[in-house]
Amino acid sequence: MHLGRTTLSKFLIQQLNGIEGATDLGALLVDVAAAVKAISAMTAKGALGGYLGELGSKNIQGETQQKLDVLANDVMIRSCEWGGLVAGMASEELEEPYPVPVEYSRGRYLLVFDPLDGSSNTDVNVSVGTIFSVLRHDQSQPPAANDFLQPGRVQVAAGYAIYGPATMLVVTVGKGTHGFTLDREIGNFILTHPNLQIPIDTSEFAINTSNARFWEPPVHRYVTECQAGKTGDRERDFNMRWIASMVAEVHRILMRGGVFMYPRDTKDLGKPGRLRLLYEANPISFLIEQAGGRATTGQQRLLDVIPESLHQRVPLILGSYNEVARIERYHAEHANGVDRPYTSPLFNERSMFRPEARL
Ligand code: AFP
Repeated sequence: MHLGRTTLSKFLIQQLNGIEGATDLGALLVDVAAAVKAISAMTAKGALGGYLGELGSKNIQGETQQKLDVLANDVMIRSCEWGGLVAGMASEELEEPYPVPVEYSRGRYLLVFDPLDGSSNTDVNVSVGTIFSVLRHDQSQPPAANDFLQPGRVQVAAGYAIYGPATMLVVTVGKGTHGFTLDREIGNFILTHPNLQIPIDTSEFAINTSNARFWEPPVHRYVTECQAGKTGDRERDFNMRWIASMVAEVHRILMRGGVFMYPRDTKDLGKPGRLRLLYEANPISFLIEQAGGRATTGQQRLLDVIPESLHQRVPLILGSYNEVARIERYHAEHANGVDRPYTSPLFNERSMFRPEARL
């Protein structure tokens, strides 16, 4: 693999060599890359293209749709519906799965995507992204909604595009996580970050701390320890980031480590988390695991969650292996009733005011 010279297509030919269905899968990922180039051009034009602002409608999630949400969704559909590679598609922006039009032949893959994640940031020019997941559909009849309800561990491929200062595509087909940078002058994605590996330790966490009063005790315990820094149990200072664009947080974590948390909280008991399982948490978790990281709901490995509905939400904690393992341990200790009662830093393990010391 020659850095700065290997194109996405050449890389996929090499990576998929010997994998069953390689040709079609590679062709589908090239179609997704073509859609990403078009979305990149739209996000880069911003106000000059009339792409900013709200559409005045809401999506299935009841969330306000940005113009770019719908435009990006249309681009993904148009780019991938005609090639005879997908049996059907599902999108954050569509209530029901999208059937391949009868004039096109159907393929053996399901493409599931969030066409523009972080879109509430488009008007303030913060990086946003496209997230996608590829599942199998080895049946002749068109897929029903239930055919999309596959656990993340069976994904065939996954990736995201980040529309930042540079547009990058980060993908996995189950053989590591690899980053490509868009060379706009030649319109090609070039391999620039092969075999990404997340540092197993970190001192940087990302969470929306305005939700602190809604957090469950294990999350509260972890964040409080991070905030206590050198004065607390962790005996080192931590840094915090929150971009409110998951793709940007995940990209930073893939580049330099870190932990991202959008946990279950009591803010809206009808929502077990904010992020959607099929087209946000699953593809991102596949990429994270392939890069040596860890992804969990707090209670279980994220990729083992069995989907129950197309747009279901899930708690998501991911990133540097050892930190995520610690957060899972805190959840288990809480579930087993053995976590030290949440105490203020005054009662940390090194002080004489330990709860057990008072027994
Ligand atoms: P939008 O796509 O509605 O902007 O949501 C983005 C997102 O799903 C994820 O990308 C962010 O990490 C998270 O929401 C930010 O949530 P808060 O706005 O609650 O911080």
